[in-house]
Amino acid sequence: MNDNQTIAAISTAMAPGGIGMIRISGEQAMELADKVFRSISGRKLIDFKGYTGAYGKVYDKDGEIDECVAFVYRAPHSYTGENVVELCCHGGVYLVKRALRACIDAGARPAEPGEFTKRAFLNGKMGLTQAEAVMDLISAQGSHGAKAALSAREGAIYRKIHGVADQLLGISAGLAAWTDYPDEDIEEVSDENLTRSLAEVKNSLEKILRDYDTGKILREGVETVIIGRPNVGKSTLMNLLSGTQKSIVTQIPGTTRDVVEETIQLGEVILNLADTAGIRDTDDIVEAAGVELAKQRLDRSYLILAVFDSSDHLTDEDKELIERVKDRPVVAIINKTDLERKIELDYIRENIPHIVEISAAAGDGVDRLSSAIFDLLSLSKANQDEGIIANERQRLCVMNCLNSVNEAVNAQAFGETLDAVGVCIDEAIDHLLVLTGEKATQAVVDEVFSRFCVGK
Ligand SMILES: Nc1nc2c(ncn2[C@@H]2O[C@H](COP(=O)(O)OP(=O)(O)O)[C@@H](O)[C@H]2O)c(=O)[nH]1
Ligand SMILES: [Mg+2]
Repeated sequence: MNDNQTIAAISTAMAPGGIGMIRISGEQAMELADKVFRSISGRKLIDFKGYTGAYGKVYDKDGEIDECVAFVYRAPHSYTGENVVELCCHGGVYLVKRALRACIDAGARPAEPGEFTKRAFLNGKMGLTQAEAVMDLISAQGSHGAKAALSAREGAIYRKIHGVADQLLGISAGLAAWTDYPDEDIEEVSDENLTRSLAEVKNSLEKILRDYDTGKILREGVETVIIGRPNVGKSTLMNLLSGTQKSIVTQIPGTTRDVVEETIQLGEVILNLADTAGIRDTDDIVEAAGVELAKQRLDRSYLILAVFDSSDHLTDEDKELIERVKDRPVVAIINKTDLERKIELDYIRENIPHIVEISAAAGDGVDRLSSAIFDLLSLSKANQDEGIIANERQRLCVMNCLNSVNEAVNAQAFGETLDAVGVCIDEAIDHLLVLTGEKATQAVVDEVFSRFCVGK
């Protein structure tokens, strides 16, 4: 895939739209584009300066395809670092496909997923974490994800990881100097200093891992289940939060039998919500299957919204539910506050610290629920601005680094030579350089870009 061929792909979405863009990249980009594009003035793109464009038409062997504006970028001042031409037609799926076909007939190779960005990486236009951030920017679903991806795009992860790598390099250099030139007047590496430096690095790595977990919740949403006995208002709450009539609401207990799912944005948090059948003993086999699904969903969700009916006394089923969930991240939702209260609130409060009173039917209390969830997830405390690692690949590199640092700590504790400690530290550094792409193998690079979409 790392040939020098000129590649082309449709870079806009494959759906009708105002503009459809075909990107061509490679040494022959202008020559190739000149075979399919004719400007109104008759000037050839090969004669254009970088950052200029022209209006004209695209053609194939059957004739005129569409009107088109062509932009020329000259190496190295382009996204990929190569010569690039962007042909912007009308965004009709048929039109752009046909225009792409014309480019391929003219000699371009269809670009593979992420190949433009891969070339940008290989040409030194961006580091690996910045390339990954391009993909995250495209798929960002909310402000947190977009903000994190943008700062990663601007190199925040690279700088953060390099900060730690530099700390490790400092330790490694000190050890090397001491072991390589024992006779010279070099400051001794004291046990104390080494222990302290390694502990500092460990702290940094552990914080990076913690911030990642928080960031992941903000970016991808948190798996959330709505649970409670029948008729407390779970489906009404689901519908209120999702803004649609997704779940059937009736006064007949046991209406919801399947798990109904919806992704919603609540305040600053994305919830991957599941409304379930109420958990209760039942003779109805369909409802029983729903209850089973509800229990499974309860087990694999992270956040639990346990709903109770404020207008009724706590039942044994309610108390069983409280027992089941009280040690997990849970918000107790006291619903139907528009009715007279009968529920034993103190009993719930003793077991579940986060309680929110709402009236799902009246649409009251969503803001309070939103901030209770934000608090419960401890999201407000995290600093989500700078240098949060972005994916499982990067997390694994940090984990590997942490393991090597722990080995170094153990080696020192067991009185092994400074050489042996140094080897562990050098390994730790390598893991971070794989993360940033400076020591990434071909396999790692291929893996990163295979997850991209075509045209990016
Ligand atoms: N008064 C009042 N009734 C509600 C409220 N929320 C839900 N209900 C009613 O309670 C009944 C059961 O609601 P539903 O959402 O189907 O409960 P589920 O079985 O837990 O999903 C329906 O008749 C709803 O209209 C509320 O906040 N106030
Ligand atoms: Mg229901």
